[in-house]
Amino acid sequence: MQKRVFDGSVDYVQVMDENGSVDQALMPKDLADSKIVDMYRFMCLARALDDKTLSLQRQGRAVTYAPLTGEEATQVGSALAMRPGDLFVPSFRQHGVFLARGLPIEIFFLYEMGFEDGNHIPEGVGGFPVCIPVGSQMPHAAGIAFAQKQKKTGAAVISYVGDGGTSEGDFYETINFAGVFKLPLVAIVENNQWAISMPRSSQTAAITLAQKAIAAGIRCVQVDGNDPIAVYESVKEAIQLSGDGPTVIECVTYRMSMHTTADDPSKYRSDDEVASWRAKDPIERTRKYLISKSLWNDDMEQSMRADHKKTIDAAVEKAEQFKPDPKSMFESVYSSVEISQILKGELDDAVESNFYQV
Ligand SMILES: Cc1ncc(C[n+]2csc(CCOP(=O)(O)OP(=O)(O)O)c2C)c(N)n1
Ligand SMILES: [Mg+2]
Repeated sequence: MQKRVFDGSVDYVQVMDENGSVDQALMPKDLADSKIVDMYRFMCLARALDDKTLSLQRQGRAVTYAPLTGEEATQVGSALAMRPGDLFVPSFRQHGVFLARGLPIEIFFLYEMGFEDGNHIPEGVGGFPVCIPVGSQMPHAAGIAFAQKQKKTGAAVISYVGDGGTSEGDFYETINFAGVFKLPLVAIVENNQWAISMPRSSQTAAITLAQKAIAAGIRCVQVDGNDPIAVYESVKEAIQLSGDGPTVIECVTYRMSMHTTADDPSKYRSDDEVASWRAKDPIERTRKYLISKSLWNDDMEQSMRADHKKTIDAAVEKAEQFKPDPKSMFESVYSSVEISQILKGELDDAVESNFYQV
């Protein structure tokens, strides 16, 4: 006997195309105009923050930085879909998610200026600290989602991983565990086409990254990650379904800038490729849509830009006046255990040498 025991497929969703035209059949009826304006404002704020941080880094006023330009729709669209009690687990590029979830901007700058205090995320934001080892945030997210289920909090956990991160064992173990235990996890794959200099085409032979979920027996969808409406709706739906189990959402987007400030992308990718993605810019298409609906105009644009500049400059000033306490580096290493003698010695040295004043 021979019979087919499994068939799989992955849907792709785009609501707003690169010209700002929407597919009326897919346009959600209950999506308020004001929500799309909010998406636009947060995406512009995220890009303005990116520009400012790059400039600070080049002046020696910020540490190594991973820019998000190009990925605003994936980050803001998903953040605005979260409910107040939901939690998110970032990797290292999700500054737009933090912003849209209300992280005070001076805290973002504290992190970018190298202070541990920038990793202390206020309760209401619902975010976990930046995670640099690629993919390692995913098992954390699975554990956090498992805890939500055990404690019956009703919260969903939204995690972020890059295209490169989906090749890590941590990713597979997470989605496998999430599938078995039907965890309230929404695993967003922020596919920005590059893992430093490794292109998506060399990352895996799989046609989509979303389809990895199929092997784990869980829902998946691929969306246009430069379309904030498609991202928002897909994440909202996955959150609504999270009580029944996890979803993997692959957001197809593009890293328009460098991997980090330590990288020169002109060494490994062509200007033509970047230009082809610039034409799909999430901010441009959303502005076109809003203008076509008379929800936006030049005056609003100018006043928003001035507001953003004021807000960001004020946050930089506040962060640069911050007087750190060297003890803060040691305070969050353990939750309940006494710190080790070695760390205790380092702490004493830091306090004695007035570490931050050097
Ligand atoms: C375990 C581990 N291996 C390697 C690195 C070095 N590294 C930092 S980012 C990165 C690429 C990540 O690519 P991707 O997952 O696509 O995320 P993106 O940077 O594109 O957002 C690598 C290899 C690391 N931080 N951790
Ligand atoms: Mg990537």
